[in-house]
Amino acid sequence: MTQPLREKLAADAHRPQYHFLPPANWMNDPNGLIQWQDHYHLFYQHNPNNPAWGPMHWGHAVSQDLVHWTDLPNALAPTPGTADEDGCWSGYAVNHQGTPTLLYTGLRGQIQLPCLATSRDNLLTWQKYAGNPVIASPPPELDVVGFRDHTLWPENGAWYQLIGSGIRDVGGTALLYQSSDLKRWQYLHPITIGDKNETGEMWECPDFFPLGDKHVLIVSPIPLRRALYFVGIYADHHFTPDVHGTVDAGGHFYAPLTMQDENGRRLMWGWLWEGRSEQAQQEAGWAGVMSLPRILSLPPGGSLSQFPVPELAALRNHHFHLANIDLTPGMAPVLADVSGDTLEILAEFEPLDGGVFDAGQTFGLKVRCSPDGAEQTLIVYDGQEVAVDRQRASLDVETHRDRYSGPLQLASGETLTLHVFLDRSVIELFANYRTCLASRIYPSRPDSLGLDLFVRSGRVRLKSLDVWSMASIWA
Ligand code: DQQ
Repeated sequence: MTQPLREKLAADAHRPQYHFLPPANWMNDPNGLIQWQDHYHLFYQHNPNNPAWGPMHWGHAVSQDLVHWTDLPNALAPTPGTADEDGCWSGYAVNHQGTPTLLYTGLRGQIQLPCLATSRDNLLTWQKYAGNPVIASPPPELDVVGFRDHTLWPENGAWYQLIGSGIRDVGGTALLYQSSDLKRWQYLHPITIGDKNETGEMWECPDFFPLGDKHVLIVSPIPLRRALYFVGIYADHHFTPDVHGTVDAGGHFYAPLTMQDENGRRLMWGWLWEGRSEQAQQEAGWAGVMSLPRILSLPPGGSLSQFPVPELAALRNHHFHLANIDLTPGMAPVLADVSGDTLEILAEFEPLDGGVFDAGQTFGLKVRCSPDGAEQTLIVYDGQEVAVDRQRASLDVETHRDRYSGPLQLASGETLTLHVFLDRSVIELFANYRTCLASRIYPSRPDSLGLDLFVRSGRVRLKSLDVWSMASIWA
């Protein structure tokens, strides 16, 4: 049923081919990620009637391999006269005594309250709990900014949930509740409270889970518009963070959510929002892309590592390989034979003397280059930071044309790995798997397909380069 919609939009030169997105119209946050009978279920915030944010439904897709997805009917839609009559906002999915159960935020007017739904047919259709909302109001003793979005976990025979919130003039928080049946909830306390000047006044989409020997809290703070993670100790139902950082520094990755799969992997998806005008989104008929699934880990030192799932290798087609080349400023193009807009690129660079890259040594990759260079997007490392520079990404002045960067310090002898997934208007960059930047680009020229390496100063060795063209997941 959704196939004709997908086919109608397939010719759009900006529409990703191997990132998940709905058949048409609007998508934002990932919701309710769960593995059920060998299938990964991906729910998402969806306006099925317009490529613009609007009355929220839960879209639904399913996959056995985390790569190819099948659309299923929308899981949730607003019900007039109830707590979710104006929208079914973000939430979480769990297996409660064998019953698939969703906890989501119902919106009625301005009021945001938690609601439940369960399924009796393997997650295909959902019945809302007649007693919704399951919590009548935010804790009366708190002056909260927002009360929405949920994460759940079982602990010592009880369910615990966090609700995203903020304490006015103080900072973002996530409020901890406890229940035995997911219907009756007891409020405990804020699990931690941030400083509004540093980490925002309201935390959307909290997620909380053990990783390594620590716990990680991920939130999407208003007004920061980028997801943050905190690493710390969870004890006595309080979380004490000792490290925090940006989940993805590319300026387009928001409202991430995680799940643990049956292999014990902590998988995360985020919403990649558009970088073009609302009018362009209307004309395109779609808006919003899901990131690739990323595996999280926590090496010693406490900063979050992220890896694309290895299952994506199933999409690799033609392969190009190059090794051991010294790169110098002004050199002739080395990648004249490689081009494309749906590529996986894995490049490893090393300093020539085997130590560290010189300060100010600037080098990297160019993607989506027109033959005359008028359009090109740079992925740049300068010894301190890695950046996606889209100042010349498109001749279309209505698209985002700026530069985002994240810090990346390399240890002596450490090589630089740039692992890039280019999928038409999407770039996902994993730099040494600890500084990630997701970006959106909209080249206007059909011949902006070139690829190259560049060095602005000094000499750098390209240890190896692999480029694969990537197959569509919708074929
Ligand atoms: N998106 C949802 C909210 C959430 C926000 C509404 C984050 O539940 O706070 O579409 O993008």
